[in-house]
Amino acid sequence: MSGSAAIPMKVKLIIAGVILILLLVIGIVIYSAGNRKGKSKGQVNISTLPADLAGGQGAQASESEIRQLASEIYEDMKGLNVWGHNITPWQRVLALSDTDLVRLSNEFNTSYQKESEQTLKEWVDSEVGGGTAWPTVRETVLTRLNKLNIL
Ligand SMILES: [Ca+2]
Repeated sequence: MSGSAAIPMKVKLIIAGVILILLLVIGIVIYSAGNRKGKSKGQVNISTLPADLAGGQGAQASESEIRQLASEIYEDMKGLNVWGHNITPWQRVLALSDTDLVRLSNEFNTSYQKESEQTLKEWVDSEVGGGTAWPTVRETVLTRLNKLNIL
């Protein structure tokens, strides 16, 4: 006879029940902590558009183009990106004028910062993924966002 056979079935069921309840309580605590965090943040960072310097480019993209592009880069980043990133919208990001890039950042933060708890710059900074193209795109986007003092 092994030792475990000596433990009555009833006791085993009680132990299993206690473990289940503990897991449930831990789950509820983690879930509600996550919810509180989301509610207390809820901040949206809006940067001032750069004054157009001599020879600089002002706003060129339409409101709907900026909104569409913000949505496309959000869709690209929100997954785990195991198979890499969709570089096409990022190439359009890098082709934006300084003013349009700030507009894009503001649009992205307005639409997605509350949910993700990250600004566009913070998210790009922390974003990883498979493939070889992303590190260069990420660096180039970050360099431009930093130059424009975007938060
Ligand atoms: Ca991602």
